[in-house]
Amino acid sequence: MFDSFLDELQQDIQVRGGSQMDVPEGLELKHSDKKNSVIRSWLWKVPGFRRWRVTRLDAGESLQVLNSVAYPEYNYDHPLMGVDLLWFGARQKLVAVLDFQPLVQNKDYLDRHFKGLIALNQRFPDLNGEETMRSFDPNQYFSPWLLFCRGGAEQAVQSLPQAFSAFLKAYWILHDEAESTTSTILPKDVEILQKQYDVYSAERDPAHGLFTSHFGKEWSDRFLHEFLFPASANR
Ligand code: BLA
Repeated sequence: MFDSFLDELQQDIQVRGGSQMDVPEGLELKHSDKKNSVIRSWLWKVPGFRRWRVTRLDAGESLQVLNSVAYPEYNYDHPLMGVDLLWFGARQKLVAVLDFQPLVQNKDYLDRHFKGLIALNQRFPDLNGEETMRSFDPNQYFSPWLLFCRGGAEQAVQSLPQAFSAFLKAYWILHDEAESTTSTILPKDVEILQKQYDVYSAERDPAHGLFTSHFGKEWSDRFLHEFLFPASANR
């Protein structure tokens, strides 16, 4: 379902000079015999970013997932890029979340970094369902202009492909702008805020139950703390 997005994302990363880093042993690929599914992950070092991870889960008709987070270098205070796309084929249900994930929520920060996403939010109203968050806190590490849709095939086919490309472009523009302007959050504070993002996300991520049902608790705990949100390890 999302393979063209995966290709586009990893192609952009390579155009930007990305090189692959090792995913921790045993976490790069895992099959579930029970559920007939497979999860595969990639880790990239991209100039300007300290870590860019990508994960694809293929459970056939029952579920397809593309998930990715970009962590800028600490000398840039701009938002992380967060993508979480889920397609439940049997029920024809789409959950799509695309956001520039803000480190803080004050006006100066939002004014500086969100022009691009605000424009996308207006351009793709059917991906902006003003959905309620059940496990995350919408005021922490999510922006007021995230594209968040619990929808169906119509949104998946008609809006999402264009929105995904436009979202990626807007994020690269945001990053390029950050390179030519000065951050107002100090690198040591960016580091703390990015690490808190991992801790917070590991606590709230609604995916853990799903991973456990496919790949078992031991593997899922490792995947969560060693790959998805490494700063949450040993807490
Ligand atoms: C929701 N994400 C979900 C849900 C699942 C996943 C099962 C619940 C579905 C629903 O609410 O209807 C699945 N999350 C995954 C998977 C991975 C994962 C498979 O991390 C890892 C491979 N989630 C993110 C990122 C964002 C994000 C980077 O991982 C940011 C864009 C957002 N996912 C996000 C949000 C929800 C969600 C906002 C709704 C959660 C809520 O209601 O609070």
